[in-house]
Amino acid sequence: MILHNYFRSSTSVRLRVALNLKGLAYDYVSYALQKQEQSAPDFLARNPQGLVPALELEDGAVLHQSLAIIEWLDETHPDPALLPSDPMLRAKARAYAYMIACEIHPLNNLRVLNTLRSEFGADDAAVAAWFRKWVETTFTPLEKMLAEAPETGTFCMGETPTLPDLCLYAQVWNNKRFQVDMAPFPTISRIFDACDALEAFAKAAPPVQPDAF
Ligand SMILES: N[C@@H](CCC(=O)N[C@@H](CS)C(=O)NCC(=O)O)C(=O)O
Repeated sequence: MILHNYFRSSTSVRLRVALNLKGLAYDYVSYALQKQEQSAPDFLARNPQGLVPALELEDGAVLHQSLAIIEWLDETHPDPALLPSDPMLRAKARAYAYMIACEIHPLNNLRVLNTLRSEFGADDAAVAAWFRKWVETTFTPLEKMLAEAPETGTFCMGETPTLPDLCLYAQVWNNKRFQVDMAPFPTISRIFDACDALEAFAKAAPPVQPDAF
């Protein structure tokens, strides 16, 4: 498989963790997002959305959208499972994941931050304030839910990492670039540390990727 991705992309971090947890090898192809390499014709032919990650399979098929790819991996390589087997807990795991993937990430994506700069006159400080606002808006209720839920354990859904942990881990890495104060989020911070202690997560972290600078 070929993973089309970028070291700092949090959606790519999610997928790298999933591939590592499943023990699946992949070739790493990097697209420097700030140079718009994701808009090159070769990549657009694979994913017309021009967003990473995309996963190219051995038969040439290309999957895109990180959560869809991760669920496909989970269906085709079920061990270890990335979603709980109980339907109620599955819904809860997906809900935590979507809080990050649907409520934080799209508002803080590179193209949105670039548009704030180019069309709305935002400087670096304003862009960072915007980024932190949308993290805090969702991390505040997520922290409360995780702190109070009976199934919260070492990880979001108990003692093994599942889909929301992948999203949480990737988002906290992203937060570091914008100086998000993590003090109000002790449960999220604790889960991040538990993830980072696992090789599958640590090997997916931005600083250790081949294109990191
Ligand atoms: N919902 C998509 C989002 C993918 C996405 O937006 N990826 C970012 C990197 S994290 C990207 O390619 N950004 C390029 C840009 O904003 O121009 C997913 O989960 O795969």
